[in-house]
Amino acid sequence: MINVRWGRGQCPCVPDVVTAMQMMYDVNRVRKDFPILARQVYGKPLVYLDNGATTQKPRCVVEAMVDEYYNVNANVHRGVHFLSQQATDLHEASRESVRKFINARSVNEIIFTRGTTESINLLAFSFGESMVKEGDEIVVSAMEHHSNIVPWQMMCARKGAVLKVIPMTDDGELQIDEYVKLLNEKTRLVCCTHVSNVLGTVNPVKEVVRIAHEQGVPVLVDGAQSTPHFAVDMQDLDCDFFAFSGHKMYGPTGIGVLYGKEEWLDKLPPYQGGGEMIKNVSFEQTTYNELPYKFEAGTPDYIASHALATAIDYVTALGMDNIFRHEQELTRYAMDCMKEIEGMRIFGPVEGHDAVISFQVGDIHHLDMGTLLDRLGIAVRTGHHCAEPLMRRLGIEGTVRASFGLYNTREEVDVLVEGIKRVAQMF
Ligand code: C6P
Repeated sequence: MINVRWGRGQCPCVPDVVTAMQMMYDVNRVRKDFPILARQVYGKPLVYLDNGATTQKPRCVVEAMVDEYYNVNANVHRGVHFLSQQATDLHEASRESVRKFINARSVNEIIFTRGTTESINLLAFSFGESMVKEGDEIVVSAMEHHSNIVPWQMMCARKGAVLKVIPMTDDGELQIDEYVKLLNEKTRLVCCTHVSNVLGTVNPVKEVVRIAHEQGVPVLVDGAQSTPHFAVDMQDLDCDFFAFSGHKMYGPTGIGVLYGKEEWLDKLPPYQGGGEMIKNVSFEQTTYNELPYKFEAGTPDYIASHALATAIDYVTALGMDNIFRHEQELTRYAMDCMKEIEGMRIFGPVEGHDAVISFQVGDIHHLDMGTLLDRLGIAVRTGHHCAEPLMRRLGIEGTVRASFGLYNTREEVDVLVEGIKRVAQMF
């Protein structure tokens, strides 16, 4: 038994990394924590540049899951027996880890979900049921992922509400002056991504929140693509809701978080009914549990919450600022190299690009480019990236996307650049 005896913030696989990392970010040392990075594909060393879709897992995250299954496994909040209490302690300690990681005020504001998509669906249902009526308006941005569009469309269809869109410039930046004009007495909620999964745009969400709050309108921030790359602070952003996924930040699949200010969550009705979310049930009436359990019907994925907390320990030990600096340096290097390739078109802002580069080369189809890069061992994503309205706005069908993580290197960028050149020569 290993991890289960450690308190949060004392992940056993990181102490030796901490001291080294605080002095200098040693990416080659970091890579050793990720066994999959040593793989070969088609006889070539794997160059994994699809981190926007999901990140690889450090050994300590996988071991945390195995350890808990082997040594602790029991349902949480339900048993008086030793194992159940221990599993409950780990699960609730994980909630505290998440609270600290995003600097929320209280653990009551941390709701475990299956991921960003479920977090947004939860909010769309609960907020829609209680706060939205016919003719009301929900504002989303032009660069949202489908997960931050479709749940709102479904809710608007149910309630007779209307979806409004904040436009963006050709460079992929939100038009804040147009956003201001969209807000009126019918606006119920603004939903905006922190970082675009296609363009790498880092949106000025603090300003988006401030402007909405001046009109008394709450804001949901989609943090799926920001939490893996830089520190986020709920009290500083002052957003009312924030959603993110564990698997995009070196944690396991199947776990995510909806943060909500307590005063909002208190007002909203539950999303699903079942065990855990109730206080008392009779055939006549049910009373609901307090926060955060009111929104967590059924057995939670307590193994995944513990592993997410281990991932949080891991990135915290490396230092979110170190990760940010490393990825920024890598992205700038990649942009500089890629710009030199003939026929290269990079989408998104020139400055303030997060660790995502979407591109096309000449008229080479993105699928051809992605397939041929794959043969060279380079994993990138191709297509519309679950952002079809954004593709339409750009007048394209899809892009090739390279997205970086904390373990990527300059050498891997060189392999990508050489790979793109090789593919381009073939056409
Ligand atoms: N984007 C990508 O390759 P889930 O699937 O629930 O963990 O995350 C959904 C989601 C929501 N918002 C943004 C900004 C996202 O980028 C994603 C996931 C992946 O870009 C898979 S489509």
